[in-house]
Amino acid sequence: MNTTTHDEPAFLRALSGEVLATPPIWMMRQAGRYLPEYRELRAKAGSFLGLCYNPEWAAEVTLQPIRRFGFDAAILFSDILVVPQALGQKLWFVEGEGPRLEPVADAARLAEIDAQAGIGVLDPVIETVRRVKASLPRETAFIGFCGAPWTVATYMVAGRGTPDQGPAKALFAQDPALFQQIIDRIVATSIDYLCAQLDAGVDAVQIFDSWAGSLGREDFERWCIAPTKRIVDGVRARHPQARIIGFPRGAGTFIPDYVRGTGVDAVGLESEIDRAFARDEIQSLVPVQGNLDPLILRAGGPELEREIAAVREAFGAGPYVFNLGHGILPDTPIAHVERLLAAVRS
Ligand code: 1CP
Repeated sequence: MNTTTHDEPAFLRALSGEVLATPPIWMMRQAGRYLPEYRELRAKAGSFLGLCYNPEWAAEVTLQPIRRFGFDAAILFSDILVVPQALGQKLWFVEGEGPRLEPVADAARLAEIDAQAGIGVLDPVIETVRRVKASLPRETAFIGFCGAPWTVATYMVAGRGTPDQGPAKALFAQDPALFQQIIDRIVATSIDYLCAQLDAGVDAVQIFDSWAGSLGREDFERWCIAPTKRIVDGVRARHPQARIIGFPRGAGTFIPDYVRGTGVDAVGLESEIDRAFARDEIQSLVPVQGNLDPLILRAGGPELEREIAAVREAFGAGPYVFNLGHGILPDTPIAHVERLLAAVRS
């Protein structure tokens, strides 16, 4: 049953299953380095985490792409790796390289971080949500997020980003009980964190599973679908109306089972997915979001025009949110984003 009203932002209407002539649009990583106003504030903050944990600056960065482009949704400016911090793990970012954590690879280390755990470190992020909510235009929806347990665990175990998620895979193969304990902690804290975001004013939440594509069938059931379902159920127990978007990037033909198994309200699609498959087997179950290739947005030109048309052609007859298949690249020209918005809204 469709219970939406026309006062609701277009993004939320699409998530509720409405088919809109002009799809709502936002972009993953829309607050980021391709924007000069972001780079300016980022420089002032000195560090990425300094920006994330300053509610005034983080709110400003969240709002920058809304002011400049009028996207249909804002996404909270934070990172998926603040959850390991709440779990007691030390986190820092190496300039020009990426995140670093003290790896958790045995039971003794897990006990050590447990002693440091506390969700209070995320209070400034929740304050950012309140501030953004207070200054967002009524027609703009507000998205909160967390990382999915599998993806977050890959960083907690390896202590950094990895090309093949090898350390996490080695741990679940050698000591599945310990890996399960790590997953359980991520699930519990992610539920509390998403509920706190919803309490403070986000309209929807997205669960980013960036490394879902590296799991085989059985591991996908166990480490992606099962823990994600626990988050969905846990959030809905406290927020029955919460709209939850799953993004199991790279999961391809496993996505229909992910949708049925987790109970998410909508699903993000990577750029590589077969669009006819996604329309017939996924959009027939839930609204979809995606899947323009960020590389094509960066390249621009006639290929960009063709791809925008192809994405709209594939998904336009069903409930759909225009987005990229992954985050916007830092060297994307702003003119290409302007062109994308004009084309989607024409
Ligand atoms: O120096 C900088 O400015 C840091 C770049 C940056 C930014 C802008 C990082 C470091 N994180 C973010 C913000 C961020 N990260 C958002 C904000 C909202 C938005 O505008 O979309 C979100 C939703 C994320 C989520 C995130 N962080 C994911 C999942 C989505 C994805 O991109 O796959 C992952 C895997 C991370 C970890 C992370 N944080 C930052 C980097 C460079 C990485 C990847 C590290 C790696 O795998 O090596």
